[in-house]
Amino acid sequence: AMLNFERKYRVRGGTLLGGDLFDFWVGPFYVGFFGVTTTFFSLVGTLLIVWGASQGGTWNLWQISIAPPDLKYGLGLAPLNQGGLWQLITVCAIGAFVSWALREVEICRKLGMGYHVPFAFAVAIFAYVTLVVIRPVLMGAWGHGFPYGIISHLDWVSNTGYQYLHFHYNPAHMLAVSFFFATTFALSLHGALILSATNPAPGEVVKTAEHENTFFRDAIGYSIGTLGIHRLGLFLALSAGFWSAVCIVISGPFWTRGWPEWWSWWLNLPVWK
Ligand code: BCL
Ligand code: UQ1
Repeated sequence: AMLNFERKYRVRGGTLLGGDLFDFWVGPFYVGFFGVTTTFFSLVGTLLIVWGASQGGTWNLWQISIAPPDLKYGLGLAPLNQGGLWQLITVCAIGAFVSWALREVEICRKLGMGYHVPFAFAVAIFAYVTLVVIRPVLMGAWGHGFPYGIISHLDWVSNTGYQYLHFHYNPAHMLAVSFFFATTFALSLHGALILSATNPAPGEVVKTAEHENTFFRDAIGYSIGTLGIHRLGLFLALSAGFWSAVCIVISGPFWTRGWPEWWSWWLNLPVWK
């Protein structure tokens, strides 16, 4: 079924590629050229994962894993069962993520909206691409990518972390973690504030933005405002993803020793040295 306002917004145009050819909807879903490529890459990627899983000797969901090639293959192609599948799956994943982002761009253009949503998704894609392409290329082997499996990717994070002795000392990791925590803090404040104002007890009236502003001015002497909190939220969340990408891309390509040691610049400041 189509919602009453939906038909009004089903306008032609705004496509980046394919012109009118894929400019249609299937049920509630906009298709577009990039809807077709998203579907293609997702299907092929998923089938490759299932095939890879079937070669792995376990159907235990937690233990299924598709590993990147051995380091000896460098930046070359590996045989399918020795990391080649991981390489193809990575191509499909990036193809699907980028297609999805471009489909979002086409929808924004149809609706005359800003590109905030595809931009935000692009930051998540950037973090993923940093892990499986940029850092492996900088380090000279696809084998530096992380394995596709539930437990195995956790093991990779742990092993990679301990390679640098104590990852909490990575300054960019510190920033990323702080931004993640600040994001959840901001969203909990915002969610709580909105519900407190707009979901009153039976018989009471819905409160307004003035109440919201007044609550925070009473409590902490400052209100960032109803538009401001969304700008802050987007900034905090994108910063979390961005500094995550930075924290891992500098581990190896820029700094090869333990992260605690990086802080010796502090101990070596001429003030007390
Ligand atoms: Mg650490 C990374 C937090 C302890 C080693 N660590 C991270 C970051 C994050 C974090 C800042 C991961 C998020 C990220 O990259 O998002 N670490 C964190 C915290 C602690 C911590 C909070 C803590 O102690 C409380 N870390 C440690 C300990 C080390 C350690 C000290 C291990 C011993 N940490 C590492 C290592 C890494 C991290 C090594 C990293 O590599 C990682 C990082 O920074 O990576 C960049 C970015 C988001 C993404 C990558 C997701 C991308 C999503 C894509 C684009 C879309 C997916 C679509 C999906 C497939 C579709 C599904 C279909 C639907 C269901 C229908
Ligand atoms: C806030 O000031 C505000 O404006 C009225 C909101 O909008 C509804 C909020 O959701 C929140 C959480 C705040 C308070 C935030 C800061 C950073 C003072």
